[in-house]
Amino acid sequence: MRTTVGIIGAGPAGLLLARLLHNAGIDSVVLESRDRAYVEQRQRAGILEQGTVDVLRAAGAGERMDREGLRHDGIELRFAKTRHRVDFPSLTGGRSVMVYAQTEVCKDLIALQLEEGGPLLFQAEALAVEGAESDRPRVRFRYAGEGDVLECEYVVGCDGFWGVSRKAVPASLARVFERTYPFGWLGILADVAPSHDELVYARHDRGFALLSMRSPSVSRLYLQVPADTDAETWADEEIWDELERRFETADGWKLERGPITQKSVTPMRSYVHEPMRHGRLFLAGDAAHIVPPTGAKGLNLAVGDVVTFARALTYERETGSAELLDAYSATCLRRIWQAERFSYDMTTMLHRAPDATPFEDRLHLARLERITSCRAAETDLAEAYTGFPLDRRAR
Ligand code: RFL
Ligand code: PHB
Repeated sequence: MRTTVGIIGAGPAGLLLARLLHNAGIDSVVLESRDRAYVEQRQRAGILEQGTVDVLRAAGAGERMDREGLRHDGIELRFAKTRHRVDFPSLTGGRSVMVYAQTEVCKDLIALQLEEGGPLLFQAEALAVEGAESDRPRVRFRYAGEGDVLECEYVVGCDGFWGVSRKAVPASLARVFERTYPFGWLGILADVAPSHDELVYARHDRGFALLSMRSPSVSRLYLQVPADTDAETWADEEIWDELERRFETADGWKLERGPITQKSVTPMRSYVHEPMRHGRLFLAGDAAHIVPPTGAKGLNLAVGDVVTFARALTYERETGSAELLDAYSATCLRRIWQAERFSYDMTTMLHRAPDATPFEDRLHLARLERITSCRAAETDLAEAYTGFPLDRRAR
């Protein structure tokens, strides 16, 4: 098998990249180790930045998102039993975010790719990327029980944190920056209308809690739990009781309960692999970097990476210049480190580490009070949450 761009992984990064390349007249093949149902049902992100929404629309993948997605103009910060709304449009010159689940983004992109795009192979597991330093990189993969090889001009590793593509970068050339947190998120989906019409980020001495949603009738909620927690050790009523405690306000706000249809625990990690390119292998999305989910940045960073790659390759095709491809890693990393910083700040400010000292507790409250009383601090949060613009030089 032969193609121009071999894409490993059909998460949001790989699927969107295939769509962008198709629109630019560049052919690709996507290899995905899981089956279609698994990819379409894996519960993950819920918030799309303004820039991500714009990219999906421009790619012709925004129709259902515009019909079913929920535009959100703010979030609520809750601490010391008080509530504070951060209004995005007034602080950022009109920007907002969209609640539209990653599962739905993937379903839309898969349907488009199968209808209009190049090959998208499910249950096709990449085993290794070879010859990244040559003109003809290859992906060895297994499909329908047989070994096969995909010959490419470029390979883009969109295979997430646990994928194989990162391993093709020699350790002597790579630097890894990493931090794990001593807590995780217990996430639930519940068949009950969200108790608030915007997301609520709550800091409590017992730990962080987040109220989010998937639709006007489905709630998505998270609780900070110790890192190694087994979700099954939490009975449904215990989860609701704990959420109620952490969301409690002085003004009598009420959390509605409903049947829990899914629960799982996510570990929290910050991770950056530099550089994001080795020869003709490019890394994109979670394959190169992870942020803790508190800032809702992971999916949006993946989108930024593949937009940067597609623009750079299109530029090379049109002008013969590899300048933007050569700048790919540095261009992406500028934006990624801003998101790493923001996600780290949100995480430390809103969570309570098991060994937190009273001094740190006071500092976190002081940071929250600064944001809620100083317009410059509030604007900083609103700008970061609604998204850092894509680098103009990559256009
Ligand atoms: P993905 O989605 O992990 O997709 C990688 C794909 O590659 C496949 N794969 C392989 N295929 C072939 N051969 C191999 N050897 C392969 N190895 C792996 C996998 O099966 C998979 O299909 O990476 P991608 O595309 O980079 O997308 C990244 C996002 O999924 C991730 O950053 C976000 O989900 C993070 N995240 C959030 N991001 C946001 O922007 N906003 C949010 O609100 C948000 N909330 C979240 C989140 C992540 C969470 N979890 C579970 C980690 C909430 C949670 C709870
Ligand atoms: C979600 O709805 O899954 C979600 C929302 C906001 C976050 C993280 C996750 O910061």
